[in-house]
Amino acid sequence: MADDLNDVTDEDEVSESSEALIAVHWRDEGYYPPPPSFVAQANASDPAIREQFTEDKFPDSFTAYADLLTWYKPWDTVLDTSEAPFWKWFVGGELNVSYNCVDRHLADKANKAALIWVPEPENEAHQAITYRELYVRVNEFAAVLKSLGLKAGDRITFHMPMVPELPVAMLAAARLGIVHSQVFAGFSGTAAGHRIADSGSTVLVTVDGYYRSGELLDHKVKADEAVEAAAKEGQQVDKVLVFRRYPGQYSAATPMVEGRDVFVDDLLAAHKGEIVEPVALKATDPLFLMYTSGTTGRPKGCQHSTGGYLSYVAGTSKFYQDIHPDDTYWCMADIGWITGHSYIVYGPLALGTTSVLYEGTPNYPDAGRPWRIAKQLGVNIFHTSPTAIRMLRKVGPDEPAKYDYHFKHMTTVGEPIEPEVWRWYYESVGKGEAVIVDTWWQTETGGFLGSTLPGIDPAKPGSCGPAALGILPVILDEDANEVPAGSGKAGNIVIRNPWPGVFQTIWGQPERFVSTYYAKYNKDPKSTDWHDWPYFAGDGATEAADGYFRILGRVDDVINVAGHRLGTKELESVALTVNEVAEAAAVPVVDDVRGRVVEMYVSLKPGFAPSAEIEAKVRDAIVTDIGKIARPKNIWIVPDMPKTRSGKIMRRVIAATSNFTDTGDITTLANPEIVEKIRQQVQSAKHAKGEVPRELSETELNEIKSFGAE
Ligand code: 6R9
Repeated sequence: MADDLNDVTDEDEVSESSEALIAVHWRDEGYYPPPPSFVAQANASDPAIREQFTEDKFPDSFTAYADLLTWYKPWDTVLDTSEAPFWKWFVGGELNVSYNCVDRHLADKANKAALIWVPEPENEAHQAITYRELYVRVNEFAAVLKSLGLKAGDRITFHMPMVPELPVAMLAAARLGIVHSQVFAGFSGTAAGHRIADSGSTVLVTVDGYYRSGELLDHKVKADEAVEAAAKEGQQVDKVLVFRRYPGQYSAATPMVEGRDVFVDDLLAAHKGEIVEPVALKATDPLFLMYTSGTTGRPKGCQHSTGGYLSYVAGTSKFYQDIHPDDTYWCMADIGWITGHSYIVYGPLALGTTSVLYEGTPNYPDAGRPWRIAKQLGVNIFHTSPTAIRMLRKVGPDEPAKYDYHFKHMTTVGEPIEPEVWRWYYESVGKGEAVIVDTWWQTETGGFLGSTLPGIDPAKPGSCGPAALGILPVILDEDANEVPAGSGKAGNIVIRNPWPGVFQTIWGQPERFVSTYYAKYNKDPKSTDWHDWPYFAGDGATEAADGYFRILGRVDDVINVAGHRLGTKELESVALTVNEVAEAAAVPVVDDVRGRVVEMYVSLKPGFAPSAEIEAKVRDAIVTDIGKIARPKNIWIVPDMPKTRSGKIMRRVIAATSNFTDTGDITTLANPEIVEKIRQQVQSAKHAKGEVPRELSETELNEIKSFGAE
């Protein structure tokens, strides 16, 4: 397979692509089967499990997931499609999420750690919170929420970092049926304010401060901004509940607002030992909102359900994360992201395992930190994103070998992973002993849609693998023609059927829910037959002959050079084959002849200095692997990429730099300071070369502005 790398050179291949298809030039990769020791202990090791989830058994097949939970009342109907595409799962059933994640484990796991919290400062001790202790804390905080008059169906916003009070608050809200909306702590106060207003929350829960890269940040200041921003949109916040990073001691500089702001540790004192009965909720009642930004306008509050969602994350945690109660599981994502909701809090705790929470940045104080944590806590399941993997590879490629830890299982999630990076993860982080699952899914989907079953399927670097159990994907072109497996062509990946984890609607915007995700391939808006409502994921993908899917990135991320649609991920993967390159991002530049041309941004591994040779290597690799059509106009070797706090490269920011347009809002970046550095570097070089483009049209401006937008 590797041998035909150099054969894929030129225009012949490229000319097979069209406006309706995305070109695919990627070579296929070899298989990595699971080690026998993993298979022997895996929750799913018999391929016959797939037969329980075939199309003819849908939707009843998913009761296997619902059966992992404890129900107050069983459901009457597995799937109600009467208001398609607003699917209702397990109708008639009643349960409580907090009960399922906490109370029911008291019988046999009361003194087992539910959460282990690792503060960022290395001189602060870990905090192990047993299921018993979690039960006490959740009940006390639920008592606080109840005392404020909050009840089932009300919304509450959390703007919380990675501290144990966040899962406690989520489970307390869930206990009462209060719909929580956790806003990523790295987001600005204003961003939190918009989400407060959109959800109609009257209570905001926050902390005074938390550690990030060695600094105790004042987080409370964002609460003041959030309340003000919400008020501008007509939403009044009555109470701001402030947890203290060090109880009894205030770590923020901003004053508390009399009558509005309260310290939670003060409030809790009045509710010591109080028990709040979990409320029996309908399976179809909402559990939480998770905001995700669309390309334009209001953020989308993805509404997730109680019964369907919890069933789906419990089932996928069991079979795909291979979680057993005795495991020590560490997902390094942030709870402010859907991954943290599904696979730090709800899935793992529903299964009664130990879930690790880390407050800080992975490379603080050095690139060995994650591996020290893994060793110290005996972590055996590890879960992170390609960006974190690339970063750790960049700053400490040899660090994992220095620590005696052993993973049985590792996950990559969030974006496509370049095979080069995958192999470092496998060999260096996993020491060649661990299986890897590359899980493809979205905020909207609640849980995994594509992944290998780790005890059954071999992994293939760069591919997420086959469809998850019970998921029926298909790749369609723009005209709804099926793109067959093994054709070497790509299109839009679509899920033909509903599944229990799928979001119920966009909070307050049901029309947008239908138009964004279901209208594209629906032929009859009145139909109540699920077959008529394929879910449009918005990702480009290709299916290999073996049924493995390879995700090429968002379909709005393609760069259309002279009518040829090039996937950004593909260009970036090629750049990553150059040894010196640590990270790469491809963006379009408006070009009067070819419409768009490609520009590449790359950052280098430590120890390498920018040089014309490296630029040439990247350019040659792209021309060789993809074709002349993809030859980058410029290759910019930059010190770092602008990234979101969840680690995704903000392509729209560098696209704006390359096109001399406004970079827009950069307040949600993890490293906003890099933007100006890159701008000066790139734009002064472009001025020198006489490459300043003409004024862009409205359409062009919009494309650049939303390029790669999350
Ligand atoms: C879970 C999460 C969703 C988008 C999704 C896709 C990309 C996620 C991926 C992946 C390739 C994977 N994505 N996982 N692409 N391989 N394993 O990331 O949710 O933040 O909503 O992002 O991320 O483009 O559509 P979210």
